[in-house]
Amino acid sequence: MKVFASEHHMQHHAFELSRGRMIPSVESPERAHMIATQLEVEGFALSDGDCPDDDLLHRVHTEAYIEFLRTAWDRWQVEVGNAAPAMAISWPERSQPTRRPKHIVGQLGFHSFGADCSIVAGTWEAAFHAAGLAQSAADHVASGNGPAYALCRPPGHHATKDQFGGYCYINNSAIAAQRLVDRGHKCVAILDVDYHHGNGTQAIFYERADVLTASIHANPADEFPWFTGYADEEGAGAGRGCNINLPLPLGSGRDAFFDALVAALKEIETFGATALVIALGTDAFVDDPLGTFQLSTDDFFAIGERVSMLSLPVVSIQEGGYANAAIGANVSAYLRGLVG
Ligand code: OKP
Ligand code: ZN
Repeated sequence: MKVFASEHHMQHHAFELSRGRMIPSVESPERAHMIATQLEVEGFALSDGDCPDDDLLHRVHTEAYIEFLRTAWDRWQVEVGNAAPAMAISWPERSQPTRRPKHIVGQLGFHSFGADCSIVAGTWEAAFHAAGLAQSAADHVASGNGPAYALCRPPGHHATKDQFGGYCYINNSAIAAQRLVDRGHKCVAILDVDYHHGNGTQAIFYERADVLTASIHANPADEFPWFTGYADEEGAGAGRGCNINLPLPLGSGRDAFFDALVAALKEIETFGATALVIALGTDAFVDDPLGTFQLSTDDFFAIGERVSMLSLPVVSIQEGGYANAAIGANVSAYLRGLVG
């Protein structure tokens, strides 16, 4: 198992609006630190990644959005003159066509879908290098060198082609899948086991037949990201039938989760995927402060084992997981289950 990680994430420590109050984000630098420390203790070697290619970033996201992310903090300083986190306060209404404004405050609304995260001085650097880890992990796997894991922070699965939200800015799992396509895989699957629906990944590939997206998550009627993640969202156009959602009730335990996992893996086999990206959130863990599912550390080992039964080249990308005391053990259990 090749592990890609970097220190660039440490500059990104954003704030979030939570229950009407601004708090330091639950998505903290400590998360990645705990994972890296645990993996090193267990003897995994950590390698830095490359910088992501511009053309790869632009195949997943719009050029305007990438340019916005790269410059938003500096523009916020100049145009708003404020050292506080850059965050939207208005969003486009949905009943009529809307346009992209010029002002940074308007663009923050145009390029986000929530106030659950913000842009600070180190956000671009962290998100850019996280995407690089995903690209490097995909390159490692595409070259036939065995499985790879990218310790991406910030996470990515909520980011759409031109909007950030849910702690996510660049969609690292989509970057990995697109890289596998660009390196010759005609059928790639992304399986998202994070507790939250991977709405951004779904949106990016919704009309594409070359990338199957599957997500197991809490029922969006009761949980973030609230507006998508239902079982009848099957993809559209050429991508019809290439999106699978397996929403589960709040409080679901291992039996429900593994039934969904087995069903998703079966669909991936039927689809004929030649490579697999696992969007590895560990927030389905029983003690996760943002989740309600009941998975144990051993269950993450079993997820890895189940995934390995497909005998596909696998790129694993870190998504959520907020039980900091257990996150290292949960990730390493999954990776050990995967390699057998
Ligand atoms: C990101 B990922 C807590 C509110 C949480 C955002 C959740 C983002 C989850 N104060 N709202 O999928 O783990
Ligand atoms: Zn999550």
